[in-house]
Amino acid sequence: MSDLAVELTAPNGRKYTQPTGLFINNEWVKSKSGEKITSISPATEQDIVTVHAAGADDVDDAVKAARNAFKDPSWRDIGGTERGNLMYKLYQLIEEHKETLATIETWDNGKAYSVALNDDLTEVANVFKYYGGYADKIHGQVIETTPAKFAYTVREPIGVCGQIIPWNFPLLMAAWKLGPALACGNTVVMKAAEQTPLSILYLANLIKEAGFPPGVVNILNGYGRVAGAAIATHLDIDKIAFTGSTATGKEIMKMAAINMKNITLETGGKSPLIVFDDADLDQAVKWAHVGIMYNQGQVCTATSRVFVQEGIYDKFVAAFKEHVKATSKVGNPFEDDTFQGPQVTKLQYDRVLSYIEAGKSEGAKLEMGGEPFKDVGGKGFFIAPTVFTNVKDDMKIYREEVFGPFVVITSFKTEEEAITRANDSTYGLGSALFTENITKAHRVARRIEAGMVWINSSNDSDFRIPFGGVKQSGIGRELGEAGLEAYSQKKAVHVNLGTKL
Ligand code: TXE
Repeated sequence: MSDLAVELTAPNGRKYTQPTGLFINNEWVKSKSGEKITSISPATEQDIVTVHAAGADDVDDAVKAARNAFKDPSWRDIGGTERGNLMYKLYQLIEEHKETLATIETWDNGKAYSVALNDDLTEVANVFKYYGGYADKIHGQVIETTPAKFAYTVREPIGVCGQIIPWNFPLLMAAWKLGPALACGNTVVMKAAEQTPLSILYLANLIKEAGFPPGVVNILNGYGRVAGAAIATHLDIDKIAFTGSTATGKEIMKMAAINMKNITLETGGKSPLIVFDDADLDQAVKWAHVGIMYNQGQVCTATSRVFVQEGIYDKFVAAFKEHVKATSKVGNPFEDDTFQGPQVTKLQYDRVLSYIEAGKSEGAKLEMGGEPFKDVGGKGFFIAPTVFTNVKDDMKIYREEVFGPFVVITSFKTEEEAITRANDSTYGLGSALFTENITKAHRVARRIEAGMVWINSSNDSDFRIPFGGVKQSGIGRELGEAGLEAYSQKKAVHVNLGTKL
């Protein structure tokens, strides 16, 4: 065992080898500065392991490796079918190591193990399979012009891609970005979120085992302001893709302007969910619950503002509270029946608690929760599922992204009012609406300012469908065929068939 890996036993008894270095050029290396970050279990507040943190010099090494790989025939010239084979091999390895990856995810992030295994890991594996299937189906067009010209386009990779990902779905966010980047033939320098690097470091070994040439994928852990900023400002990175807060997204845009990087951003949200009085109330309640409480409420598309038409408002609030009580079991994330684990870090926990205080002091009505949840051994960053009503549209808890098990419910009178208030936000990521009236459903869907609208569900995203936001929720789309557009560029070739000067 090198000194860049340690044997660990997770709380569920699973033993595995945890890499602790920086993954550059298919090798594990130490950070040049010697800087390290300790990962903490948010469920127990105990240290898990200490891993290396990249500085600007390490980022530079990773970029050099990625640039060399981009130019190397072992990657540049292998063709789409072979790229697809490598991705399919990675899919198979992820399937083989699924339980270990899910265990690490739960330990480091705090999400329920059943969610990590059945939702996150299933999708992670499938995303590589899906984009692997696309790798030899990415092609240009022949464009008809005049008899004297033959014109066509080729789809080329963008080059070296910097990818900065968050902590709420560590492996899934890695897969969403790696899948299309690799299918299109790019090379990657990825920075994990400093709060949750462990599963992605484990994935790095599987990438090597699958047979990707050295330098095609480089994975670094490190702080945003150090390693993240070094990626965003690096002159030899051609594209940057980021998922995280809107504030950091804006900073990254500015930094990326230094060499006019191609950019994809997926940032914050305060997504509305509208329940019309002709909705299937039981279904609206259940989806509204999943829509905000899933993954501890740490979901960028969480439908965190619920609008209920006044005739069914009281019934909805009562049924929603009942449903949360019955199904939102907070507890040890490794227990089978746990729905909600801890918030990812003390910082996020404190942040959610500060919004709870803001809600109380702004005069909203606390319907349930509103405090830390202390029944899980007295430790961990657990918060009781929290519901506020009587919220006004100018309240902080109504306008700002909380990113916790925290929802505000308000009533409306007319369709027009619901649309106007739903759109009254700087964000425009997800949205949901419930009605049994098909005409109204599509009419309202058209008018919602959001990248995604769910009709009679919430947050049932699918990796085959484009994902992204409008307004300050981001730029560009991930997933589906749209994800390939974000990682390829068109070159136009003009062939003169006879025009003489
Ligand atoms: O996010 P950051 P934070 C929202 C959510 C949350 C808030 C703050 O509301 O409460 O953001 O979370 C890297 N240059 N979302 O502070 O800062 C950082 O290292 C380059 C929504 O954790 O956006 C990490 O890898 N990179 C969200 C990533 O950016 C920088 C998911 C995200 O961190 C950087 C997470 C810099 N200057 C939080 N500063 C979603 N859209 O899903 C930080 N980073």
